[in-house]
Amino acid sequence: MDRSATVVRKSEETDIAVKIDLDGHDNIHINTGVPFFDHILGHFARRAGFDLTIDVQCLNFVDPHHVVEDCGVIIGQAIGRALRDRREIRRNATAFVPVDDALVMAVVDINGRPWLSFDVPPGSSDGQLAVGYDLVEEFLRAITIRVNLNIHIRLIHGKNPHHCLEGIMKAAGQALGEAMTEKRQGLVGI
Ligand SMILES: [Mn+2]
Repeated sequence: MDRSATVVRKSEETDIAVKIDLDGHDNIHINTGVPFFDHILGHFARRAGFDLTIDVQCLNFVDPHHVVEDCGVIIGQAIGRALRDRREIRRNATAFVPVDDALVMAVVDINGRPWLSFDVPPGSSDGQLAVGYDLVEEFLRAITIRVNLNIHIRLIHGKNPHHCLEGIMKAAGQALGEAMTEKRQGLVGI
């Protein structure tokens, strides 16, 4: 079954075109205009096993906030469409992902009830990164609402903000991809 979707969305700030295939082959082309977000979004898609092409035209660049939030909305819409009736998927998955000093847990249930629980330890700092914890939280919240699912994120430990944010996106992607895997995939012949 084809599980791909294309979505185009224009707002006052951005004009975004997204193409996604949930059963990907490492075809990832990301250009959001925010280099660090390109970097962690690439990790998210790769861990999920998605093919993802996203091109963002900034019509009125205010700050990375609009770009990241709008990307979450449109990628969430595309995933929702690509999932079709979502009956034959595993639905639940948990991922623990280390990135050097950082360790992140992500738990996903595709249950038709949007909820994001996003917990990073108090005092976690974003350093000088253009995209911090608040924006990654906004991105994942948009995914939970548009795809209608439940994600819990725990930053178990980690000091380097780049590693922590990368770990969050990798863990979220890995758990999402596994939860969206078709039930019988890998069981043929057993
Ligand atoms: Mn990195």
